[in-house]
Amino acid sequence: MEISTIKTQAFSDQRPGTSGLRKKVTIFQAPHYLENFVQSIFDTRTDLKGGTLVLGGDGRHYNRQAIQTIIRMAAANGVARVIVGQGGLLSTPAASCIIRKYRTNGGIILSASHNPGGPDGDFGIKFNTPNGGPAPEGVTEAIYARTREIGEYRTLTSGAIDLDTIGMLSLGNTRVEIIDPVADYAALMEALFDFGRIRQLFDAGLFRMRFDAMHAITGPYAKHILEEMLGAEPGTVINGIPREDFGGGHPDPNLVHAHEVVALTSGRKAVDFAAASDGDGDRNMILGRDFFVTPSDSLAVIAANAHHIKGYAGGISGVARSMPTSQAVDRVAEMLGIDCYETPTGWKFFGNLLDANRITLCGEESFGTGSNHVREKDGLWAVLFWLNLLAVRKQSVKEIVQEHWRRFGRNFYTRYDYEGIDTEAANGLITRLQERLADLPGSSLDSYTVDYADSFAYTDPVDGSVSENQGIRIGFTDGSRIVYRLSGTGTEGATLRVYLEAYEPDREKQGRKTAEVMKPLVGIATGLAEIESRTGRREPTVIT
Ligand code: G16
Repeated sequence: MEISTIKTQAFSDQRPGTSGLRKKVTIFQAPHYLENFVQSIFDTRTDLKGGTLVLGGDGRHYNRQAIQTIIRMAAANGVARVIVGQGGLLSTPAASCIIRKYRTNGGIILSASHNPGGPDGDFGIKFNTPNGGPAPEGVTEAIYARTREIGEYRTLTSGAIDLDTIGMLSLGNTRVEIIDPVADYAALMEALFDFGRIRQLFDAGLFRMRFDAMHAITGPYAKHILEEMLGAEPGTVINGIPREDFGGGHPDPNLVHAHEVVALTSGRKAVDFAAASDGDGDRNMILGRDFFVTPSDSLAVIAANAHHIKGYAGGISGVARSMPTSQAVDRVAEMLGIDCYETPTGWKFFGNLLDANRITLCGEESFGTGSNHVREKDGLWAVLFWLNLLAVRKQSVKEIVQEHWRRFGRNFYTRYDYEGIDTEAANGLITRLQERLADLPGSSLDSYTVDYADSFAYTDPVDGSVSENQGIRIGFTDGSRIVYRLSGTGTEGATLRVYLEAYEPDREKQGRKTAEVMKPLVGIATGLAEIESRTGRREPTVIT
């Protein structure tokens, strides 16, 4: 086997976004595109030479080819050991778990998360640091800088290796270990949750649930944990076989894209509990009978009930939420007397807080919840947390959430997404809003008075790094909020996200419909940003 050095030319568009580099599959298939980015990782993460790399992906189209390419390049770059999930598969939280457990030098995860897959779909790649978390901005910027100047990459001339048989093989001086992608993760879940108690819930035969894996990576994980370890009835996991094109669907666990499982929560045969996860297994949606738990509420309920759960019974050190996430968890933190951090969108911003033990739990409105057990958000973890809670509290999902609202007040919440809009129009809209910020405080919009208006900037309290322009916040004197930001994960044009929140302490009014409560705020938000005239869109693409 020979190491060859291949001449290449830099690409100008390899700057990682909110969560790694995400592009159309066809872009990644262009000659040298993937290789340039991977070599830039090896060039900047020099401790990988002689070290251990974890490698796996969500199984989408091009996953297998990319895994082979990266293994060959790892061998040519002197990586001593590569740990790969069987079939090239690893869910994002499982990858994080394995990176940490085996004290490795980091991992490469192949995923475009909730974005559609298939030959015309999306692909993605990101590097996770030895703490198991997505690389912070300092690291991704260094990788990006390298991609701008790269002139060659190293690879090995060798045939494809067998990714499907668990075991060990050698490629030059590199040891490649093909491991069971589920085992380490399942063991970690068993350590955190009371599996005996959850098993009793299913054993009684009175409790039924469905988990929608959306033809994506969590199928094998959910089947093993829910059906085999916890004794949920066969068929509990639906769409459980990972497909390269996710069955043609959009593996995003929200009310729109996971409608199949949502439908199972109403009607005469409704199940008691349902959930879904996304392409790479880090997102989650939680449902009760005829009841949807917003991700922001889910985080707040989890924080308020952590003491019921084995892995968190010793107490939680603090909590964090991304800026656009509702302030429901802030109220729980206040009651518990612990710190609550507001970070920019992107799981990478939680890493330092978790490592420094300033927080135990964190979450985002974008269907992400997690804890210090790994350094990624974790879909199945959230589902198991809820299952454990249902088993302990012996109440329904709806009762638990409504009781929470009565105690802390309800943060009504909704998000409008305008997908695939013209990039220039989107930038113009944000710039115009920025120009108006200084004049807004004290002004009246409809029946609301603006309390503050700013462009969110974050100073990491652990390493002092500063991230500016992380979204526009407009807060009103009654606690309501409008937030605008442009997505950092889309691959076509720009996506404008508008996040709306209204606080309701009055128990009598907590049962109102979200759409009705939000109507005035929607009017203000669309008018203020001149959305229709600037983007040509009267309606959002998705409302969650
Ligand atoms: C990623 C990030 C999340 C973020 C989400 C949406 O999730 O890890 O922190 O909330 O994207 O980001 P944006 O609003 O910029 O599109 P995932 O599940 O796509 O990796």
